[in-house]
Amino acid sequence: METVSAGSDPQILEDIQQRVLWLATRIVDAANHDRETGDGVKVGGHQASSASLVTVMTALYFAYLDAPDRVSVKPHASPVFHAIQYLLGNLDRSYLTTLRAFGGLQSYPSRTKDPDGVDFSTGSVGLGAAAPLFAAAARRYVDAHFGARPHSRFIALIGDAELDEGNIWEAVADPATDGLGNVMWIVDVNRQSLDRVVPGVRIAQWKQQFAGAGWHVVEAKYGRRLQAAFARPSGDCLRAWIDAMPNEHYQSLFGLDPAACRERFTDGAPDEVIEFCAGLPDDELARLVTDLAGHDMGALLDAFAACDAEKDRPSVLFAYTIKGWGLPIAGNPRNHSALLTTQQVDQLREQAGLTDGTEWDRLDPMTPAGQWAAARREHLARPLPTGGGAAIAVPDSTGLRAARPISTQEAFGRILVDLSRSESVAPYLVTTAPDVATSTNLAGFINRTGVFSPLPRRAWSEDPVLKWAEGPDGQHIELGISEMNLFLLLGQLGLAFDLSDQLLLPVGTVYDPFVLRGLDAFIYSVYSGARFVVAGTPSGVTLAPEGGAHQSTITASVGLELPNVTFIEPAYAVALDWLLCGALQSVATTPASPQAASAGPAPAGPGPAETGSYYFRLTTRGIDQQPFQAARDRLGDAILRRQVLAGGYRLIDAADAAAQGAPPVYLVGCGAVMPEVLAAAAELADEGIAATVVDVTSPDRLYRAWQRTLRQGVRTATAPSIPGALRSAFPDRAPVVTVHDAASHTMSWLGSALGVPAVSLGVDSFGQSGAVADLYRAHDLDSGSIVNAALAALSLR
Ligand SMILES: Cc1ncc(C[n+]2csc(CCOP(=O)(O)OP(=O)(O)O)c2C)c(N)n1
Ligand SMILES: [Mg+2]
Repeated sequence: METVSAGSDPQILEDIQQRVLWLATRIVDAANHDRETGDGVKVGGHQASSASLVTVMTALYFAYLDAPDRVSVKPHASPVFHAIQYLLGNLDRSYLTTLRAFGGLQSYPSRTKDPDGVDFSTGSVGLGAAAPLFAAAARRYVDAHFGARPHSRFIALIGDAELDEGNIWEAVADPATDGLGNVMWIVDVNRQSLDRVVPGVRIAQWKQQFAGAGWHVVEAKYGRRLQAAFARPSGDCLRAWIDAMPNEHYQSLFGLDPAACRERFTDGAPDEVIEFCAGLPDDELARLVTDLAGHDMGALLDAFAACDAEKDRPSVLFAYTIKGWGLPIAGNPRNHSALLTTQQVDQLREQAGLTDGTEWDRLDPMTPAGQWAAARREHLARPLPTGGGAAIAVPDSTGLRAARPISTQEAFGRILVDLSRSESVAPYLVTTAPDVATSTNLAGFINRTGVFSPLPRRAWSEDPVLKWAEGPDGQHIELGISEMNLFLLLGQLGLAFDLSDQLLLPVGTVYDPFVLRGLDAFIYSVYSGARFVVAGTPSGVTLAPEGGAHQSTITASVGLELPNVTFIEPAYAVALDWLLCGALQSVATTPASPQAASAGPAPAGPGPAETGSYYFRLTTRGIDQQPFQAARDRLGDAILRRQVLAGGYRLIDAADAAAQGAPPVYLVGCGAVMPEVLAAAAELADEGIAATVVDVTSPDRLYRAWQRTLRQGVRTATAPSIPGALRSAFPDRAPVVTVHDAASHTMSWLGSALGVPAVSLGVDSFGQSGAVADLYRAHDLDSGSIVNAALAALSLR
């Protein structure tokens, strides 16, 4: 058989893109018209947004990409991606009729749920677009520390209206993304958003913004026909007229008959343009003025090559396209969610030379297009990962000692320093922070490991305390003040096991209130299956003097509720040591596949059974460590550590007093409030009440354990039991008071879990400046309020 090449025969890519357009359109059509859902809810899908990228994606997958390249596909082009994977032989035919069905192809590309090798999840516009930039930053780090991986290009396919999202510009502006020559963003310039034709001409401004940030900017704007017309005498006036035309005017040309198109195009045009157009028949003119390079395979491949040639900076390619290209809804301002009618689909099938019997076929292997697809399948096959770093041995603890009062934030810094001395762990640790590294106690780690920079940098001022040495060996990646960037970078460092064949132990820090500032990127990263540790610190009203704008309240709830995240808030330094080491042990356990990373609800429990990320909520309030030492002496490290990891343990056990008839109550504290809880327990003991203090180290693990047994009961129609983790912390039935420097709701479920009356104290209004005692008093977290709450709980029995 003769060898085929897309280069020697342009018809090959043309045939392939026609089939891609057909399949992408039909995949959405089948989801809406062939399947009975029975609930009357519209299924939906995006035929126009998909059509817009058919040429670009055909050019990429069938004439440009190499196996190590990674691509982020704009959410609404997922049908195009799946059509291409199907034609490449990477997706079973049975999936084509399952778009948006349970267990089928996801509406938007998903790393963890789609079956055909999605590189980056997308959906929340802007985030998936920026992800490859951070993946390239992560790769640059991996190459510098562990040796160069096979060269990858990191590509994002982005909707033009997606550029409105602020996180795009935060990513572009950050010095951590400077100079990444292996990045190419392709903007699908169809001039339409969801609601409308985007007014005016935005692109000139965007080009300047990218160029100002040091990016290489390319356009694929005019198709070959237009370029030829511009080259004719007085053709320049045509170009000037099109360039100056607002989006609304240009877009209104679509869907008109050729005569009306001429009239609209020349409406308000200078005489020379009208004259130029007069020399062309109506239908030729209509074809000419809508000839955009985003649907010109040759022009696109030239533009990709121009981006490749730029080795020292990222490239952005503005590809001018038509939303709904090749479909009857092309260019229609209302086409975002429009679906072709069954008749229109029938017509398209016929145009594609297919029948009901052949409509789902792959390209005929006897045709040049079919042979080329087979060749590309081979070309794009990825080698198996080598599992770099898969055997990182994280110890159970660093042996941290804390004799004097210490805060969890300070202990966190010391634990990291200690781990940076461990030969088996240190090479894999990488920290990052959005301009809060020193104020979140990463300075000790940075002093030992340095700050990452692709090239060595001269330090202009010597700081006797902080050695901010920058170079390729550095293990801290400093970001500008962008919490979005923090979580996007953590996400990509946390996916390096898959995207860069190197397992890392990423640790980020952020002021806890600003976790919410990066929350969508946090969700994005853990939804994608990334594995990392983040510390929100300082947190709560315990950050008393800083006032309401810097005090976090709802973050604990967020941490508890986020899937794929284990939320941890220890009070004591040694507990943090055990928990942090356990979290890193878990992160060091590479999931077998991206799908495995977030398969189903994670089982409750410590360490390796969890497959997601870790969120530690810490504080700067130093507290006396003696009570923890006493519990250690009482229980021994083995039992105490197990309970600390499981989510809670009895810090003070009043079982003896209860046995002698004192009314029992549980005081349940989480985090920095422990001294007040202990003081309240002592006051209650004086009044003859048996107050057992439970230190909850992870409301999340306890909640999950409870939910797991409940769900088990629900699913099997059996009476649920109280899970072991709760039973060992709460062996008896007694009223509970929960105390947390966070929204009271975070632990209020404990009453239901234990089947007892509960009073939940927490912070349910904004804070203000003051001393810790002032703020605790204002929010009923002082020992007197806790005593009163215990009496109230007892009265509710
Ligand atoms: C963060 C976020 N906000 C809103 C949406 C809803 N949404 C989906 S697509 C879209 C418009 C996208 O326009 P564009 O990026 O130009 O894509 P096109 O469909 O034109 O290719 C909007 C607002 C979303 N998916 N994510
Ligand atoms: Mg658009």
